[in-house]
Amino acid sequence: MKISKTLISAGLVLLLITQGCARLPSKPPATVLPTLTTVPPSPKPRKTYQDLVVGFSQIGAESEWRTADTISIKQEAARLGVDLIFMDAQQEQDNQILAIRTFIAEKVDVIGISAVVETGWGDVFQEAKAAGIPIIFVDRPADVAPDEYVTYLGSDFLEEGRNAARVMLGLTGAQANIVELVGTIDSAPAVDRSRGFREILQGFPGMKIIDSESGDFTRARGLEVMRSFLQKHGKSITAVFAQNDDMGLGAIQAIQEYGLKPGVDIKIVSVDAEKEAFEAMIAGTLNATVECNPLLGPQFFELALKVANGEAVPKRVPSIESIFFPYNAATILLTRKY
Ligand code: GYE
Repeated sequence: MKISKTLISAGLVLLLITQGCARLPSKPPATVLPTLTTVPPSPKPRKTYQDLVVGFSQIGAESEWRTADTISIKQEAARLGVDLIFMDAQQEQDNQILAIRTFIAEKVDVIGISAVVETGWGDVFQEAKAAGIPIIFVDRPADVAPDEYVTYLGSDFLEEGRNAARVMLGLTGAQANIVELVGTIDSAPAVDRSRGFREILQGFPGMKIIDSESGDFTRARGLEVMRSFLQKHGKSITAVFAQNDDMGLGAIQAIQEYGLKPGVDIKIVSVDAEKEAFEAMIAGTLNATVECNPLLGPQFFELALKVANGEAVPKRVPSIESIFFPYNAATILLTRKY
């Protein structure tokens, strides 16, 4: 599909107004270096962080995790002097497609995107490729051809799901009626956490997933869906797998409202390891959280600079993660950054 320049600029103006496009910060003035007669001028000077223009399409602000991720990206851009065009898609794939087209029109050096869902991207990745703009997936990848992106930086969601199941087995003695609060439908973390969780549990007939529904990774939906699970299944629920802390915190509230003790009557395992999850573990209402690291800014811009200079980078860059439990939550909370 071809889009006229006027349409792109009109779209850009609209996006700037509706999505709060933030450009950070303007480039510092170039430093004047003394001429060195012995060094021949290089035909293509290596770019530095101050030369880089990066477009980043963020999913939204659905969770504390996302907020921490956004701060990490903006702060690192400001620290390095990268010219960042940041767009918040408010959880809408269409907004992300428009953002990529805007970045192409702006001729950015590199595009970073956390893809809200895996499928339904149409031609937009091809369009970026045709324009010679490399794409880096940050946090969530999409289901596109391998030549349509250069690298994917983020967590191993499958392993996070497996770890949640391993922890759940220990907490319940391999006997549980589990309800699952799934993340955004068709998002990579929801798909893979569900798969990893089931992969481990399949060998344990006492571990039954009695219900599973999306809470869209938000606390408000986690609360609502858990309320409806309790209406439907009552006290037969003995465990909750919340695919992120925010939904887990919503579930804790719903369980308290219902008159049961979260963490005791109903075991809860969630994912992310944000500060509030540690507070819940200290209060005894959450049993464990599997870490998913949102502080991806430094690794992202390091990759972006390499890619802009045509250097080879690995196709997959994983983040290093852990699992946390109540026994040392108070000590670890002191060092948590999100
Ligand atoms: O777990 C959740 C957020 O994509 C890994 O998105 C991320 C997930 C994270 O909304 O809290």
